[in-house]
Amino acid sequence: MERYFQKEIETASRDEIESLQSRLLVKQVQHVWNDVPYYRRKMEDKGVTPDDIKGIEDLHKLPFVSKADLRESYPYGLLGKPLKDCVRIHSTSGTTGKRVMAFYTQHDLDLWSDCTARAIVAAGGTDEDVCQVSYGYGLFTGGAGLDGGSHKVGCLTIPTSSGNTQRQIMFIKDLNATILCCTPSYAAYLAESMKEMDMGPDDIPLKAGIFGAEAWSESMRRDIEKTMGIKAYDIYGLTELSGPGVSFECSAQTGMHINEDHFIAEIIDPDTGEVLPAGSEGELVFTSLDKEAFPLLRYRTRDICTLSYEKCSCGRTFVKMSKPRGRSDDMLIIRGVNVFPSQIETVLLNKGYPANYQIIVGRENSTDTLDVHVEMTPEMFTDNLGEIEERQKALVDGLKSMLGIKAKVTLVAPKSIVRSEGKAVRVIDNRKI
Ligand code: DLL
Repeated sequence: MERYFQKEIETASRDEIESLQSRLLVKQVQHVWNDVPYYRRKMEDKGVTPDDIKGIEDLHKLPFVSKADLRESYPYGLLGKPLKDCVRIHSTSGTTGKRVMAFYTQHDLDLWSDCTARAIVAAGGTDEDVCQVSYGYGLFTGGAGLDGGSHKVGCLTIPTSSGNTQRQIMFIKDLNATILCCTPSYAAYLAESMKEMDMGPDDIPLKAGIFGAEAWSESMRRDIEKTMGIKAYDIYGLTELSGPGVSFECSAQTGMHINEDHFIAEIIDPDTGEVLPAGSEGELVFTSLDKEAFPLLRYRTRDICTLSYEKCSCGRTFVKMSKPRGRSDDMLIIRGVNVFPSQIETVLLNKGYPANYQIIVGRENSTDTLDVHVEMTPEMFTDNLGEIEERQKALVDGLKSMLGIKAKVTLVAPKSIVRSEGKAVRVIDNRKI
């Protein structure tokens, strides 16, 4: 039988959800108008006042907020509460420019924990479970986010944070961890290390994994599920909107339910800003309905996905988002063709390669080059050059039919590509240097 953390709202009717959203939106707009001068100016520039916003049907009248706004107002410009009422800061892992700083009141932390608790319960978690949180703790939201939810559910929480792979596996085994939370690339690394230690699914008590923070493919899911003997659930979120738990997967594993009592989702055309009808692929935009300290309205995530309002077998009524296939700014344009790293990953995994690869983009004589370094599994590893060439050619053909352009493929020895304990860095674009 399906279990829920907050059944009433998780299974509410569309009418109930929308009337709650309308009520909260009106209140939130008033909050930013009164308390965030930066917002008031943006609304005035667009000629909108709180009187124009009567419910979710008026959402489109509000201005978008983008990463550029966050940079411009860094660090305190979008604060909705006095600093003395804030109790926590988290920050994005961005490597360029100023980091995004997100602020939380105690109320914000509490609602955030509800969101991740829903994800843990959807993955089968109860107060009988032992939940190992191997996302990084610190400024990154992964560790603190899942930790909060795990406590709310009443799981025995092991806050290992990321790193020290052998110790992670020892804790799973010795402390009977039943739920593992980490990035999918770290889960794959743990699975690989288990194999090296001659451990199979029956040697560990895990039953579920809650993996997110980066794009991962269905074939990677199947690999991790098989090696660890678990069911692997996706979880999505971003620092700007609190962190993990904006949406989460249920037993159906066909998209992530967005916590619509806290966030309104829209899909827009990234070029024109036009709101697209349900089912269209486009950029995901979120409005946070009840965050106090860092209230973002119509925030452009740059994540590309679709929304589905179809009935879900789990009984939850919240809209589902598809796995984002990467951020619009992750998209590479190579010889004029749009290439998502996730497309390359799909080809590799479908042909039996592990998710250990690196994409190197360069430019020679004004033409873009695409090099893909792919690790062989120990079983594939050979010094027979003919065999290696044949394998490389099969990958070049597979990539050509997926992407429409030719890539150079180099097979490399097992374990030669550096492993990630957090989000994997898969692309090196030398054109920008
Ligand atoms: O990655 C929050 C998080 C932590 C989510 C732990 C899930 C688990 P940021 O570092 O701010 O926050 O990065 C947010 O990561 O806009 C997406 O592009 C990407 N992302 C997050 N979850 C997923 C996912 C955290 N499940 C950015 N699938 C987002 C694909 C994801 N991409």
